Amino acid sequence: MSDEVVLLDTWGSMFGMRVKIALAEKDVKYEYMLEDLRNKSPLLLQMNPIHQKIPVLIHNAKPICESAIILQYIDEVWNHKPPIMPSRSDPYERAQARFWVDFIDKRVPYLMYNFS
Ligand SMILES: N[C@@H](CCC(=O)N[C@@H](CS)C(=O)NCC(=O)O)C(=O)O
Repeated sequence: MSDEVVLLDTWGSMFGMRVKIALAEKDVKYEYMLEDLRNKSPLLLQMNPIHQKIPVLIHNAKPICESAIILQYIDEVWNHKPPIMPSRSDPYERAQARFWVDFIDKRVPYLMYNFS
């Protein structure tokens, strides 16, 4: 079965950028749909009814929400390509990677809304 992959994103989103980098690393072809966050599409509201935020990855009609979770999903599904996360045999390296994922999660919103 061929994969149908759609990414709902908006212009300039660091969270969307994370997902685009992961898809590029894995050489995944996808349809890119830009959302206007002041006028969210019915598709976004249907695919991410809880948070109503981008990015959303839609893989074979099934939505995956939250950029850090999307990265894990991409790593697990397209596992024939080099992994994004360090090897399971190196728990310390994995902890370091998770630290930086968490750092971006917590600090990017702060940096985006507190420039002044
Ligand atoms: N924790 C989310 C954050 C995503 C997020 O904040 N997306 C913003 C754009 S950068 C959004 O969709 N905002 C719309 C809204 O808050 O209504 C993730 O990592 O995916």
